[in-house]
Amino acid sequence: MATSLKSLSEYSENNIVDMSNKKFGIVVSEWNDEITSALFGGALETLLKYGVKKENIFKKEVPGSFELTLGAQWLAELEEIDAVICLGCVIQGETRHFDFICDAVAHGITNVGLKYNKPVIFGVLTPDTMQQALDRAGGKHGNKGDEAAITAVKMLGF
Ligand code: DLZ
Repeated sequence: MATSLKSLSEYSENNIVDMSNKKFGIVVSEWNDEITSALFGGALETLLKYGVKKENIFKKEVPGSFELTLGAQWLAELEEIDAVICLGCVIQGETRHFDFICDAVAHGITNVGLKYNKPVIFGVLTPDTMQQALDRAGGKHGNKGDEAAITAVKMLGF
């Protein structure tokens, strides 16, 4: 998807481009499922709030965050998909190869976005503890799944 010029008539009063025909892929890691399912719930709710149709949202589960990159590629390579959101949670204190996983996912997701010229959003929590993850998955620091969805919507609005 190359960026297209949008006239002001395509924006609503809230400065948001119409999302009703946009298609989103969401890749969700099964590791730390309690967290990633909350992130998914937040992302889904937010997309619906911005006018995305439920039938235009496609979920793909992968075993761990390391697999988010390939899951993102499977979705991004589909012509009809406009944006992909990757959701995962890697907890530093519990994962000896934390840095390897986080680096691989960050680079992998970046590369998929550049390869397919589509927004591929990094919605991966990288906290030190499970409590910090809970705080960011619907707890006192909000829900980073919401933020990932808003980022996708904003990127399609440019
Ligand atoms: C192996 C592993 C470990 C120890 N910890 C996590 C984690 O905290 N979060 C996560 O998403 N995935 C973890 N994984 C799984 C890896 O992402 C990956 O699925 C395996 O290394 C197999 O490629």
